[in-house]
Amino acid sequence: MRTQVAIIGAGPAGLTLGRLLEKAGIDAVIVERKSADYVLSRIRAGVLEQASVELLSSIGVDTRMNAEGIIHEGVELSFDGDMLRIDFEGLIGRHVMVYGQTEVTRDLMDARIQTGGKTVYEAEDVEILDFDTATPRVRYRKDGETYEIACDFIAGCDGFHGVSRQSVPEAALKIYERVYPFGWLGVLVEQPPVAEELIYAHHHRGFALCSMRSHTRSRYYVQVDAAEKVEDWSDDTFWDELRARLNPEVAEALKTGPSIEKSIAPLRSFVAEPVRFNSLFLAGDAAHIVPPTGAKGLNMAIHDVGLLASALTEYYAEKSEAGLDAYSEKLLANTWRTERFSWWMTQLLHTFPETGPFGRKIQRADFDYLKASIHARRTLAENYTGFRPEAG
Ligand code: FAS
Ligand code: PHB
Repeated sequence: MRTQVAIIGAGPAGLTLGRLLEKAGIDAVIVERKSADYVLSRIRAGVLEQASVELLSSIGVDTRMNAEGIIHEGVELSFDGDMLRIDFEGLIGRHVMVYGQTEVTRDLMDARIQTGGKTVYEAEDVEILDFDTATPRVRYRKDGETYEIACDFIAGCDGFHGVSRQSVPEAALKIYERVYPFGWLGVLVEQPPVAEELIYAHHHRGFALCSMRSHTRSRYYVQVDAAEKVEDWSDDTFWDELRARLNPEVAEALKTGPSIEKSIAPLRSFVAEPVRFNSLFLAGDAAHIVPPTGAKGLNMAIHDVGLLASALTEYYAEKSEAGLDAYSEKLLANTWRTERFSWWMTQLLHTFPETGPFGRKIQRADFDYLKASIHARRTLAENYTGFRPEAG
């Protein structure tokens, strides 16, 4: 089989890239190791930056998003019960959209089925070959047969545990990583959200987040030690711990019920440099990971493939490699800006026992500065809704 671009991974990065390339008339094949149902079963991100909504709209996968997505013009911070609203619209005239990653992925999958774009699901033993040449190949096994795809470029959209980054010789990569000593225990419940907007809560017992998927389905998280096991958390234990970390009036208003999904996500900050290796381009979680505190992982993935699709379109349309040559530097500039913000939100809102009483006083001082300064709130609003550097 031959194609112009072989995309490894049918998560949001791979599927968005496939759609962008289709729109540009560039042929691409997506190779995914799991089934489509398995990909859809993973409960992940919930917030889209305005720029992500605009990109998804530009490729015609926004019908359901516009019908079911919920515009949020702010978020609430809660610090040991003190509440502070960050008014995105009032501070910087921007907003975000609450629309689950599962739904974004479903919309992208449906669009690809409609156009007949080739996606190989349940591909086994995927290998990327000769990507340090101009004639890269992808090899995989399916139903006992071995297949090979000859292509011009490989897009590694296969996430943190994928084969793409791990196929690059260690000496060619510089890794920057911070693993946090805690994770997020998340619960999905068929109950109306406790508040109209998200609530990010700092409490001496640990971080908590009140989010949602719709007006009838909510998503909640509590910070747990990295060693915790989800089977040790009954629903009742989870609800009691969540209530304990929230402002009393909010806790009182909480509508609980049986969890329809419950899982623990580890938290890390991670960047691989560079993200281009001749014909191989990394994008999304294959290139970087952020703690979900800033609601950035999915948005970074969409940003990355927008950049890559522009570079590939320029290459095929104008035979120019300028965009491809600039890809790594541009992607990493956005990545580090977003890593910083996600790290800062994580530092502000989680408990870090090792930083002791002094660390907790600094966190309180950070919160009090947000309360006292419109400039501090404007900075948070600018980054949360998606910072885009000024032109020039
Ligand atoms: P993905 O990991 O989504 O997709 C990669 C795809 O590649 C997967 O379908 C995988 O099966 C496939 N793949 C892997 N290895 C392969 C191989 N060898 N061959 C072929 N295919 C292969 N972000 C937020 O903004 N908010 C959140 O709350 C949030 N929660 C998260 C919870 C968890 C448990 C995780 C792991 C991530 C979370 N994220 C969150 C981040 C998440 O949303 C990612 O940023 C987003 O999925 C990135 O999309 P992709 O880069 O497409 O990677
Ligand atoms: C979610 O709804 O899953 C969500 C929202 C905001 C975050 C992280 C997760 O920062």
